[in-house]
Amino acid sequence: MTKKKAVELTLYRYAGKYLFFRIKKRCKECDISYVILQRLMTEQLHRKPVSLRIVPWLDNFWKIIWRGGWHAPILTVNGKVFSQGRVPEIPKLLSKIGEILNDTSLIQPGEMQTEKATSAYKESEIIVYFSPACPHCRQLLEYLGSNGIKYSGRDVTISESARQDVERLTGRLTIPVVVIKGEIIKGFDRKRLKNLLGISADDEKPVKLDSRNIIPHFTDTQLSEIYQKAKNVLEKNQLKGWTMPSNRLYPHLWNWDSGFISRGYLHYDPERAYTEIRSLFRGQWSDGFLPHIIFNPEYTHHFPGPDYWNADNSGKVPSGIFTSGISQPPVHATMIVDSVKLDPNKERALSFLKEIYPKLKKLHDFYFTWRDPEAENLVSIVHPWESGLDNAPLWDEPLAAITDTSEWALSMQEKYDEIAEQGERPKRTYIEKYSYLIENLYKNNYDWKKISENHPFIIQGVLFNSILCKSELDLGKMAETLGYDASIHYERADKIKTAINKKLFDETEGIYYNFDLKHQKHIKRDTIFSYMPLFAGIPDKDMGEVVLDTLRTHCFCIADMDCVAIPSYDMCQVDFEGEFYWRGPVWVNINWYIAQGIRQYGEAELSEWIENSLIALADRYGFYEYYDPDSGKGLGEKDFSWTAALVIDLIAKKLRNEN
Ligand code: 9WN
Repeated sequence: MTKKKAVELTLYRYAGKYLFFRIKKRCKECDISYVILQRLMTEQLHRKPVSLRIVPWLDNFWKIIWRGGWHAPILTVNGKVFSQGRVPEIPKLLSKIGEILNDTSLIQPGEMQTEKATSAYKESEIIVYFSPACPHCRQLLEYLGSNGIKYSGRDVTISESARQDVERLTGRLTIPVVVIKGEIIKGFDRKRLKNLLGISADDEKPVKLDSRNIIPHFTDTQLSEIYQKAKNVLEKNQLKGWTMPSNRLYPHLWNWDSGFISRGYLHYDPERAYTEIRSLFRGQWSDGFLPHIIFNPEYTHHFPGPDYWNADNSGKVPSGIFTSGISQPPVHATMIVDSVKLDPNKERALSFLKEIYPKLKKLHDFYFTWRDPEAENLVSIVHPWESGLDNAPLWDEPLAAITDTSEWALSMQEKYDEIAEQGERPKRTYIEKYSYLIENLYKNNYDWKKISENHPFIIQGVLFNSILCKSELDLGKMAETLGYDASIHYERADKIKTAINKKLFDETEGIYYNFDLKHQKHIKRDTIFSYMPLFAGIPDKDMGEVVLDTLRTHCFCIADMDCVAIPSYDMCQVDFEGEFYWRGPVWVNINWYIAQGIRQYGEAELSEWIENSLIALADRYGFYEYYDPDSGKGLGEKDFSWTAALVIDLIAKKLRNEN
């Protein structure tokens, strides 16, 4: 039998570490190569025997150097260097793959390989090469536009020939580049542009080259329009008494989603906000635990549904209610703490707070009693989904250490395939572990003490504990409003704060890390969730400075503000995936927290950039579950409730001139 031909592509990205060196800069060519290759895999190379591996260059430089590969991005085809130091030429690459596979459909006609941008644009005197995510490009285009200069724009992220042109003209892939009457200008060089275009000092309409130009701005009328659209999303997802996160993948009531959603309602229909929270707490178990899903009895095809959770094994579920058996971050006290301030009917607000306060307290008590096995004032989670950040790279290591698998892993995968698009759900290896963890919980009858002794996944999370710390502070405020003794809440908040600073802060790296109790080690992954303590005021001023210094890099797009908002994962990491949920995309809830956090530590302008960018994303692309950090493309669920609710919150604050 002849061996089937196959092609293995390997992209060495400018990333990784070796001994004490660690790459902390982004390489544009690598980012663009990555995006283009991923696209090829899902388009032209879909169902072809071609695999793509992305590896960190620095970890592997000694392997590739022997094969002649020096400069990242390096692309190898079946181990041989195909291109390096630049974005690979795609028509040539496809032809090469076609030749190896004997697949003529991939071989590109000669004409296409030599396609030149200039042919289509020769009449035009001014050509601008740009990428939509690059701030200097945006400023340049704005400058030309406001000075009435006509030009042809060429987006290098879309066009192969545009990239070839830039490399031919400047020797490398750099943007923006302007070509005027044969002259080449790299970057936004206002002086040269002005001279070449003959704009007089009196007529020139300058665009100030400072970060304020990057911040999107809106008139009050525009804000009101976006606000209305956001309300429409919540109306669309509303059922009797509660709101679905979205009406395709998430047709039930989700714990932290309902918290965020209630924050949106509070601005225009407080009664609705109270109803949302009441509906959620209908599912509270007798020990105070609040499940992550309260099932919609009218919708039976969700997976995993009530039958899989076996929550009844616990003997703690309120009768007639169907729930899951894990929880989610306790955002609720923070989301509703402003009820009295925002509700025009103060009496109604007070009576709601009075009703909900004991339930919230019982929930927080639950965490301290049952989820702090080492009595360290740090609560732990028992499933990645409890973190709310289901698929984050944080869980890779602890999940990989689990060797058991469950009986129903396969059916879980099949059901997911039925309801979701490919690439929207976690990978199969994770699904096996997720289902095993659930099985272990119900086999232990949700006896939290037993679970803390035999469960393979117990993590003290930075995000979870920061949210709990802030919620304790807000529960304290609520207690004061109601005339109760608030001291227990402030004491607890203080204890969590001290514990987070003591155990989860890495002084050498200047960053907070999760702690894996099972394996007794920190999980050193640079996700944006590490910066959540800022929101809860956890670091003192000096520590806050250190944390902000770590955050202010290109890897989280802060140095240049060259993304649409802050990505969920460090873009300099080799396994960063801008379109895969919790592994890179921009999430509105996380950005909402980060913006408030950094403002408290003096970064008002950056915070305004984040908040306005979130509104701009919703305005331009719609209310998506998450967004691609480079292009802003909306991903996951469309018309997603918490995106709408938090945009309402941001706009309401702007219209009231708060911050
Ligand atoms: C599992 C509903 C939930 C969010 C989570 C998000 C996603 C569920 C899933 O959707 O999780 O709970 O099926 O992936 O990760 O944060 O609450 O919006």
